[in-house]
Amino acid sequence: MHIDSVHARAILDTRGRPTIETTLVSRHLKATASVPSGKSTGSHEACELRDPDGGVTQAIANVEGTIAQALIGRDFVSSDDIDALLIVIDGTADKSHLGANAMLSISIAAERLFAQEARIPLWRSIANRARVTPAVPHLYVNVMNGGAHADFKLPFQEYLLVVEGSTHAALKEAHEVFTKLGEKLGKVPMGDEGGYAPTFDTLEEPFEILSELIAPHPSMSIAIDAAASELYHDAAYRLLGKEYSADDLSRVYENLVARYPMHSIEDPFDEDAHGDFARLMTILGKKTRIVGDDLTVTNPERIESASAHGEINAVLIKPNQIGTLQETIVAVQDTRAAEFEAIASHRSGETDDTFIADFAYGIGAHGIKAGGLGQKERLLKYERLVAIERESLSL
Ligand code: 2PG
Ligand code: MG
Repeated sequence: MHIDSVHARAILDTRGRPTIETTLVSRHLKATASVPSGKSTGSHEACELRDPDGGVTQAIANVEGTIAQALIGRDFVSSDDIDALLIVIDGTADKSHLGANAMLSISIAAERLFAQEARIPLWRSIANRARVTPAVPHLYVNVMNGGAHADFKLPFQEYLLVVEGSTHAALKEAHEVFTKLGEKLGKVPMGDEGGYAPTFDTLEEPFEILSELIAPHPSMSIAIDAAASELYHDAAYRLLGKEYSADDLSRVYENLVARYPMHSIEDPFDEDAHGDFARLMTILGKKTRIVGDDLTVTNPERIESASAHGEINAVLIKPNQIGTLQETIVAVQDTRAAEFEAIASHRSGETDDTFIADFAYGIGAHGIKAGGLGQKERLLKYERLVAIERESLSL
């Protein structure tokens, strides 16, 4: 693959913040990718390069300058080759030189170019690269937003419905329940990820409502992303104005699992509270999924460490937490080696790029977290999965 030109520009994400979109051209082929941006970012994530005013002009300059100079006029045999070069040029542990956002925009565009050249769908090229059998993921559909995504009106950041089955049928079912929930809640604002952002006086109310709504749907269960690093201040967790120790919070989770059909609990404690994760695993690890996100940040070393210490049994995989697809795929392989389930995830600030849908299917992920049904950029990912399902059946 011969790279002829590299261009980048700033586009706005769903929060109206600038993010980077990059286009690579090789002869008659052209591929574009844009990268999402998190709000409740883990402090161990790779560095998203931002100007002091929040812009991405430096990241764009890196793509069109240093990176373009290294790519243009050279031949590459695989997308791994391009990622390896990016990693060498960056030369830092946290991608702070080039910026993980700049690097990932190239990495995804390159994957698309190689898929086009091979005349195979993007998901197939990802599956080949990861050496796994593609599979339809469960949908993790966000229905209520709280935490940092909705001014902490609800304590936990995400209340999700997990829907099993074919994407087409799962999406239809999720939409039915999402609409019923909207009717029940009345006029409430929407949160960052296209789910409702209501207010409740107790921790249990959202779970009472959701478990009642999903009772007629045997393929559905409930998940939360506690995003507990955002709740942790001065050695205590703050939920609805009350302070909780790690043990108190652990009892909250035990109670939820005992009373409601809980599929998974993501980031139940602060990102560095390794011992608390391990203790919760001994209590709930056989009954539900304990998912690492800020804890593991798609970083192979942190996933291996979480496995060695029995801290989790499932992992969120977000390519922009690490900066290249090559490293993301190593994280997926480590996740599989640890016998953890992988959940591919979007970010709370999204674009219309549907890469994560091809990625989730391509790596045979257990699930995909792509947000609520009240925002177009989230629906596009689910719709892409429906199309992939159809496409893969006809191949
Ligand atoms: C999360 C994500 C995505 P953010 O915590 O899992 O839902 O949120 O992108 O803000 O980190
Ligand atoms: Mg999370």
